[in-house]
Amino acid sequence: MQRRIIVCDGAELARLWGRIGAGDAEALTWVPRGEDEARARPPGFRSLPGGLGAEAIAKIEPGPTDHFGVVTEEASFARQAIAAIAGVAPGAPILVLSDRIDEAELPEHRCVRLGGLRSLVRDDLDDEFDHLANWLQVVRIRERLDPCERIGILLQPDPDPDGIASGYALRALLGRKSPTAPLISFGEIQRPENRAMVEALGIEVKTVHPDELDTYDGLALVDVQPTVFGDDASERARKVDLVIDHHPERSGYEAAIRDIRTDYGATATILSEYLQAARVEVRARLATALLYGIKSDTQLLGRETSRKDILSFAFLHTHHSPALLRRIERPALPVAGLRALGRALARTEVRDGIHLLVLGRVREDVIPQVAELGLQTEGAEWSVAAGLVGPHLVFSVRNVGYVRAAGEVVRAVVDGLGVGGGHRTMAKGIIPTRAFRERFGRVDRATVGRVLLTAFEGAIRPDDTNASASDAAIPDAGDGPATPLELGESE
Ligand SMILES: [Mn+2]
Repeated sequence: MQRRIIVCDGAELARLWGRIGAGDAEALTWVPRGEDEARARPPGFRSLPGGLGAEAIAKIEPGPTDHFGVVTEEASFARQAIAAIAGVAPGAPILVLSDRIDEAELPEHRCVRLGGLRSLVRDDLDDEFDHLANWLQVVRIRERLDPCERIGILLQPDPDPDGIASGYALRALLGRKSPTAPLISFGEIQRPENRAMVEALGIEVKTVHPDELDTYDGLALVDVQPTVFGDDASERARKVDLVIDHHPERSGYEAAIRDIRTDYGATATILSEYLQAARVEVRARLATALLYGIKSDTQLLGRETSRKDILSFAFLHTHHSPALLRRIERPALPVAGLRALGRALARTEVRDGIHLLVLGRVREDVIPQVAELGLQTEGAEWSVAAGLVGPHLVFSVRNVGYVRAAGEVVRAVVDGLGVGGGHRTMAKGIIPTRAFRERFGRVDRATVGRVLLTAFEGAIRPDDTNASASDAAIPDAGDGPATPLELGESE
């Protein structure tokens, strides 16, 4: 059996070790400091006979698989112990536990590692106090909202995954269901990825008119603060019970309880901490929602991520459902969308690192998925997938991350024609088909392909053409073979 042989320097550290609770397979030894201590052996410990020498270590009969722990605050004790252990068990690994010794003070050894002792316990204590602070927030929130008959959990207009997940978690924290605590918003969920999320998770977000807020006797805002609503919101939205958010704190409203943590990457992290502090069981569906909320707000723990986000992510990861997450992130592609992709792929090419796929008329959620796929192509640094959705030409953009920011490029491309934006590696643009037709004469596959390619080439490398980013916007019409885009698949 593998043992841990613990060598403690003096009675105080030995007692501390004993109180923390020694492990089952630990052989406890100590070296008394002077005559006085020698008479007061800590329970469970045996003295190293004759002090800290090789003979004393030999008497413990270390086996070939045993590990050593040396607990001390003195570099000289550590060095002596390492030498004695190395003399008897030359290959045995040694963990030195000390808060005062520096790595450089330890002698050469095949496998030695320095760790803290009091500082380790200290970190755990700090974590416990953090839990207590979160628990206090939960207690205050429950005291305030439990007496309410109907609580409106208000999200930003066009709610995003972080807001949706946070609202869903708040409801679980309050032990409510949707009839007495609905998730509400002044605007519908727009992005297809976000609609896929609420569909996969079975979460309903009700669109309400600002006047309807009066029908709720409790009002809680998550991932948003009242002033965001501007003049659209009724007075009711400016005097609320609760605000939980991670955006910069705003003034101009009243909230009985506000918990705003601007150093957090996601509001879902705050709610995850609440749930843990309150010991609420986090089921797979809830864990998946929160995990996806953190993931999308921090772009997979990249942008503006704190240690807290990572800790919550790890906690949620052990509880989430991979199948459910896959369904949110990779919604089922419609057959018509795949056919459109097939046609686009048949003649695909990567030019100057840009992989452009023009799909024809498709369901909107196909476009970002095709953009993801397009980036996997050899030689592609940029992937652009375009398609017709309703009265718009919609395109999704992805890049490899070490090139110009995708959001900037898309804004330059749509300048004067439509809207667009995004982040470093992903972005989206929307151009009304009518505006496109007015400028370029027709909206067919060849024209869209040529126009977008030229615009992206100009926006990605503005220096090459001596043009500014905005000059790189979509150029004027030219002639080209007409392949009607409208002949693509209908849904
Ligand atoms: Mn957020």
